[in-house]
Amino acid sequence: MQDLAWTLSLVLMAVVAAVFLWVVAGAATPGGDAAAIGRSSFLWRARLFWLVIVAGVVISFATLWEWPIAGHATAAGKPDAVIRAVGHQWRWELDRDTVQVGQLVEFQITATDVNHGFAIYQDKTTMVAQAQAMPGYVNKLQVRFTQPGDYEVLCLEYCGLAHHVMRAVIKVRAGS
Ligand SMILES: [Cu+2]
Repeated sequence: MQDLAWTLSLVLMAVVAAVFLWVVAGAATPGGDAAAIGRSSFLWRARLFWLVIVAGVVISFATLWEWPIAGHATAAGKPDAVIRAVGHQWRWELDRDTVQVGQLVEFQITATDVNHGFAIYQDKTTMVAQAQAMPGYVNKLQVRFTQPGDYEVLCLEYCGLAHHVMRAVIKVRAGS
């Protein structure tokens, strides 16, 4: 049975190869009005190419919408307060934790060991802003807190066994 299957496979492969070679040999000799057909299809190909390019540009611009995440350092201005935030396994180190409502606060975020995710939450459920905390980089994140309260910072990037204990609090106080 094995031998039969093997022989059949070889014969069928030989037939397929022969058909392939026959097609390849025929393709080398254009006959009749092949040149005319070629010209018109190339013309349509060029038209379709430009149609797709133009349609792509128009559709891209027509479907753009406003970036849903608050502006980062390049979008906003000079900060009123700067907080340096360093992620460690497993805690956040903030050089200050109290700011005032309405201040433009710039977080300068980095990490000492592995990547962490610096995420600021309001009322434990609503994320206000977030950025990656990466060793060797300082990522700037500008936030203007509009409501007073205690905002919780959690780690948004799984970083090891005690990832879930990485908590800090930013106190936003009503302006004087
Ligand atoms: Cu972490």
